Amino acid sequence: MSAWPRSLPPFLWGVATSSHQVEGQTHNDWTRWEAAGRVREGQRSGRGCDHWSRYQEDYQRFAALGINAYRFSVEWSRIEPEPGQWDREALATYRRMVQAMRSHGWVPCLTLHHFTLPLWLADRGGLFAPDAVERFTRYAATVVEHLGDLVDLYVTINEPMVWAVMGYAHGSWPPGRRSVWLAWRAANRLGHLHRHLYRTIKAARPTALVGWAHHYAVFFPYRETSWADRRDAAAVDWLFNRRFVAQIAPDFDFIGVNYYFRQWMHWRQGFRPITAKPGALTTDMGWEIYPAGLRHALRVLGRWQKPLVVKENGIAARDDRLRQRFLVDHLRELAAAQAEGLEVRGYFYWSALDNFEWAEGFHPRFGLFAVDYATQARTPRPSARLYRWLIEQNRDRFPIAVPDHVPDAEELPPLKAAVSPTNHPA
Ligand code: IFM
Repeated sequence: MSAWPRSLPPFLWGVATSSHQVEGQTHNDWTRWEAAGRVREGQRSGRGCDHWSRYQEDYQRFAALGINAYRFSVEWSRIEPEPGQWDREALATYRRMVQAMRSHGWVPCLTLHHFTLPLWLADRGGLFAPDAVERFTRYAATVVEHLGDLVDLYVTINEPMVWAVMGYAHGSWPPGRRSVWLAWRAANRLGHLHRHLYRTIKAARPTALVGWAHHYAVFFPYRETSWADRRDAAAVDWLFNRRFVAQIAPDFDFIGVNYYFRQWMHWRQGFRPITAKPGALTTDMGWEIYPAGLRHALRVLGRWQKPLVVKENGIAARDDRLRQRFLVDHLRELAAAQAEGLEVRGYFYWSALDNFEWAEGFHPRFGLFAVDYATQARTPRPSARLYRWLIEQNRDRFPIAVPDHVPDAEELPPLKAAVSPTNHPA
């Protein structure tokens, strides 16, 4: 076991969001992408969940879950709307947010970069702008200067491999490039960037824990008997799951694990994975539900001998029963990983609220709280009660345990959130 700081709870029970997906009214490379009609059915993030003005009451709702940690991201385009111009009011709002998190008794986990870039940087080449590293590190230093006394846990970059693949090879996210070579270079660049961000934060806050959020997808050969399928599964696994970690080691204090699904490799498809075999249980996004993959990911990443924190795990499902089962089955795998001796220090459900799911727009429903985007009403789903119950069962418990008998979520008492509409116009 590592020296997990005594100042942190032994296990972080949290929920996660990201700025562009919930805040509303952001202005960055994604908003331009949306305006160009690149999101499903021409949807735009627009007002989103209006969380920027409603965060206090949202926190009151999340507090009813009994969480002790909250993962969020800060929006670079708000903080530095023009190069070198720092928006003090935006920084002050983030400071109030972090203070509110702490007053709820949560450990704030701050993500510096979660897929969006300010337009001024995107227009200079984004990740490949000549001064990108300098700009990124200056931004990180400014955030830490303003919030660092209140934040001990940082994610530098969310899912660098997803960003590299979707933005530079698949082309369905900004900057919309389609080149495997560019994606390879983007991944390298992100590794380089992570190391700079890590060192910048550690220089200012030596006791802070700094990591990144690694999207781990489990790749299996479509046919176990096919040598070529096995080769492709191993190759993609290395490229997507293992290479980045090796590249940035030892510059991380924990590994953030984002786990969602298993995919299949068939040599005839090249490097395009098959998302599910016929008949598999899938989410509303067609992702195969494979809880055992979480333990697999934790085992693989556990070899680095650093604490593991599940920074994201969740499901897009209009059928909440599926979410309840997903939650319990994945937490059982996490508990089993701990029983094997792996140091898993936290679990953050993705997501607290329904939100803007990138190129898929608002259709996917990941939230423990449903959002009605027309009225901005939030309604806890039964899975929110179940999550609260699971957290309660583990109060002061490490490692965690999921009881054999889990009650029907519908029969659990409703959440009691004292919500006062305090920080948005009536
Ligand atoms: O919504 C995303 C999040 O931004 C990053 N991780 C995966 C989630 C679900 O696709």
